[in-house]
Amino acid sequence: MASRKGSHQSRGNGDKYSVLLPTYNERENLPLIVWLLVKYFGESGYNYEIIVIDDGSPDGTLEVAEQLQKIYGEDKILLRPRAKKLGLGTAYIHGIKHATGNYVFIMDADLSHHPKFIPEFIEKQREGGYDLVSGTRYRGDGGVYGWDLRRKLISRGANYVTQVLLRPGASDLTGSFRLYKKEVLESLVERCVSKGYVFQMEMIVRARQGNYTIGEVPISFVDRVYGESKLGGNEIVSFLKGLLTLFATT
Ligand SMILES: Nc1nc2c(ncn2[C@@H]2O[C@H](COP(=O)(O)OP(=O)(O)OP(=O)(O)O)[C@@H](O)[C@H]2O)c(=O)[nH]1
Ligand SMILES: *[C@@H]1O[C@H](CO)[C@@H](O)[C@H](O)[C@H]1NC(C)=O
Ligand SMILES: [Mg+2]
Repeated sequence: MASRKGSHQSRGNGDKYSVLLPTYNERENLPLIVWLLVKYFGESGYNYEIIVIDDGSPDGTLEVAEQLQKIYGEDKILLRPRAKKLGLGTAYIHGIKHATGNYVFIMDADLSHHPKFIPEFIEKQREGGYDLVSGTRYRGDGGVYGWDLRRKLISRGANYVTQVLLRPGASDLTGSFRLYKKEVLESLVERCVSKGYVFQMEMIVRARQGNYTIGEVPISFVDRVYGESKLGGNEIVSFLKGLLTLFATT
């Protein structure tokens, strides 16, 4: 990747990027993801803010976030916690309300999504003026690391079934590393009804319906090292239910 070390000037005609980081029990991961975000935004010179939406994590994630805010500053790290675990979808809605950027990044805080890809998302967006840029594990140099065969099959299968049923015109539907124009994200989130794993997929499907333009950036996805994974039989069943609902209503 091209290095732009030394250019700490603000770049890009007043554009500002708000990064929404929803967290639930990410005490070990948060310092590293924030450090990497600061590093890659700093090197590339884009204006940014990081919004941490913690849902009352019992492991003390919020206290860690407060320490990070002291280190990096209140203009860079914004804390918008909620009292209890209310789910990812509403965490995004909550975060968007507080975002002051005209572009919004959505990514996981568990280091599955590496901040080194951030400049590529931004360049891709600017290149085509896209309404949204989606990270893809299924194109170019993209890929998945650390998953067992079962999980790879589930992810591939879900992607394939959805491609056939809904023809959404994007190669990675369940991925959640994306860059949106803020007003596009707001209008999509308003229209989305599903929860859980289907949510990311519905966002892309609705984007296509609304004739929004979609760019793609190949990303490598790395499974979480710290913390528990939550994908079980329940998630798969609710994913299939959600998919069928989406199929029936679009
Ligand atoms: N605020 C908030 N964040 C959440 C909630 N559930 C998950 N998250 C965060 O959302 C991101 C994605 O959740 P993950 O648990 O990593 O989901 P996943 O990647 O599908 O599954 P695993 O990584 O295998 O556990 C992480 O940063 C979580 O900390 C929630 O209810 N509220
Ligand atoms: C999207 O484009 C198609 C084809 O040009 C058009 O028929 C449709 O009405 C458009 N939808 C929206 C929501 O603008
Ligand atoms: Mg994860």
